[in-house]
Amino acid sequence: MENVELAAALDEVADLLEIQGANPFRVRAYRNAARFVRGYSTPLRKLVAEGRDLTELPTIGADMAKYLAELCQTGKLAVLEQLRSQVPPGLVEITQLPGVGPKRAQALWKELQITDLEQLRQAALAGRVAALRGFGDKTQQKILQAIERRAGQQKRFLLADADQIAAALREHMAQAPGVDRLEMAGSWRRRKETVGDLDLLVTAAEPGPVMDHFTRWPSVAEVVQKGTTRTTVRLRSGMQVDLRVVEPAAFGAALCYFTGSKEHNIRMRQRALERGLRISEYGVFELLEGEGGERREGRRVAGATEQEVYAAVGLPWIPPELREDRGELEAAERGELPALVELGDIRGDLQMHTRWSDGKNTLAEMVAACLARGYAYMAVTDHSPSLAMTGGLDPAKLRRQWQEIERVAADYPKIRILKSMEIDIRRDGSLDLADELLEQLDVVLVSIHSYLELGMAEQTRRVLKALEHPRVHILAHPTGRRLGQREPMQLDMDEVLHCAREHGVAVEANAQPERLDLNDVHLFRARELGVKVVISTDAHSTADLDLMRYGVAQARRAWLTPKHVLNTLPPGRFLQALRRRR
Ligand code: DGT
Ligand code: CA
Ligand code: CA
Ligand code: ZN
Repeated sequence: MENVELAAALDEVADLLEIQGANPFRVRAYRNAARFVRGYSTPLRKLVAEGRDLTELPTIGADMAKYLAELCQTGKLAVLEQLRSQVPPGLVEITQLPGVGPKRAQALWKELQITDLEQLRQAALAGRVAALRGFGDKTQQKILQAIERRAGQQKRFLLADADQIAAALREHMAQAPGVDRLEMAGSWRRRKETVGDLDLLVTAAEPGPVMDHFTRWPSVAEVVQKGTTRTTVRLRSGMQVDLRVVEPAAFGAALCYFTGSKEHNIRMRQRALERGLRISEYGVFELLEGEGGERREGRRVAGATEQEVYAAVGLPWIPPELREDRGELEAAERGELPALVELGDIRGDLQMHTRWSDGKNTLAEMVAACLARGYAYMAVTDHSPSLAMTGGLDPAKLRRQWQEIERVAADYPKIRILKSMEIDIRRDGSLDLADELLEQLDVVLVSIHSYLELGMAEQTRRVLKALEHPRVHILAHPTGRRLGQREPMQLDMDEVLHCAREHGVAVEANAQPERLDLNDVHLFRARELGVKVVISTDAHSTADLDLMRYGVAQARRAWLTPKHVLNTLPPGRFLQALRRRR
């Protein structure tokens, strides 16, 4: 069992307990453990196999450690099985509708005997939901809309969750008999923010034993379809995987085809046709004129590698992150493909939290961890006072933090610790810290945490006002979205980006996998307009610092090169570039 699967099981326990109306502290214990396990970089199954004591990990108590060991060793959890037998399965889906939650799901179940989405839809259409205490017409309307929106959607996974599954899958498949080459294609390879299913390609002398090895993987819940060239399974995590076994001479063509995107493939096919070629997952073939004028496939001119396939249509190899038909074929043709930013280019992390507010590690621990990642500088950005629930720092506490920064800095001369703060933008666009203190910060980061639902005009005005403040350097997670949980705020992004450029404010590419905010499209626009960008992890623990690669991936999808990203600069030039008014 991989960490994502363990986390999913604990979350399900929490869901079911909540529907039953269990003690909130008990529910929270499962949720906290699930969140920790999902983000933990070492597979717990390895620790369990080594007989390590899991209670040494944060959020894991004695009971939780027992449950995790049980899951790792048996793939099952007795507590969960028992809860499942007590709560109808459709209710969990109902709790996931926006605005419903466990309490209301419980009321729907106990009072209207509703146990799945279809029954809920029928009841809402008949007006019986609105009649329930604590519901009303508005809620009923919202529920109906949410059910309809859901009907058309397949579940998608965060890229970081897909990464965990992909790594385990790769590990398993590398041991399949006779497997030679092995690549994960699809949206995963294009580093899209969410992944619908995994597309794995392998070459092998004989497909049969490879398919058998694949379907015998313990993480497989169901074999959807099994054939000699293609097999599809659904994993216990809910993820679907398509495995294709291809011949070595076609591997590059198949990799190209199944990496996509569909739009990129269409353009490639057109380009091939213009050159008298046909491109498919089997290769690039000459097109021959037949007797009656019909065209048929002749010799295969390329197929073993992607380089060969692109060369056959007169192009250099195009990085997967660019394959979205956003002008990459034209750029490749002109020899102007961007030299995309890489993780190794990043010289510092510009958003992180310590125990001074809601981070889990001490300042010294965060500094040591940044140094271990090879950074030359880092900004300590604990929350501002109005975010009381995160332990936001009031002025006195902020000054005490500066003293600690100076003490720690003396122990770590190789890294520059920048005094900073993630300052809340108030409803009226003013900042949650006095100018006199702002002036003493090395980096001023601003962001929105409340009133996310304001209309577009008011929200945009609020952000512009904050950007116009002369001490502001960076606008953090500009839209406030959380993938799968919270829609972006309504913002006129073009206006925000124009304003950022005018005032020399940088926009953040927040690397948290559920944020990725700005997203690839907005970052692309930022680059076009010449707005400065920073990539930051918003780490709340030392482990979170490793999320940087997700921010870099989005930046690459947006065509950013090191020169577009401020935190690729060495410390001196970075601080110069940050200073806006000369
Ligand atoms: P996903 O799984 O929804 O996150 O997105 P993808 O891009 O991985 O899409 P998927 O798994 O349906 O198919 C993998 C790739 O296969 C896709 O990016 C392009 C290629 N492909 C699939 N169907 C078609 C098609 O009808 N036409 C063309 N040209 N390519 C296709
Ligand atoms: Ca896919
Ligand atoms: Ca697929
Ligand atoms: Zn935060």
